[in-house]
Amino acid sequence: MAATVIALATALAGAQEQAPNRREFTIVAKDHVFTPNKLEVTQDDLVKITLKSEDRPTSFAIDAYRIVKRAAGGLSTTFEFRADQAGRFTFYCNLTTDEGCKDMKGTLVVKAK
Ligand SMILES: [Cu+2]
Repeated sequence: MAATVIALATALAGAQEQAPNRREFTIVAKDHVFTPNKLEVTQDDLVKITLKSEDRPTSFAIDAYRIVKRAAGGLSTTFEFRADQAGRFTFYCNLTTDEGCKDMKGTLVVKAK
């Protein structure tokens, strides 16, 4: 009986450690600039991003995470992903409709656990 209680307590502690840390960001896209343009999270965080366009259509892409999300002009889109890969990743607008998109970049920093 005592052994069962200890095993259960250990299992619960383990489950608690694994509960994902949730992080939320709102990124505003305006005049071909992302604000903020740097996001810092810890590996395995559950990251929720609201991409908000304040003028033209925009997108948020991170190649290593296979993320490509679009927001129509003046609207926003919300999505989530688990930051399971540590490192520095460029996020960018992958639209080709106008030249300014090429300069729309930011950095996602995922600190290793
Ligand atoms: Cu763009």
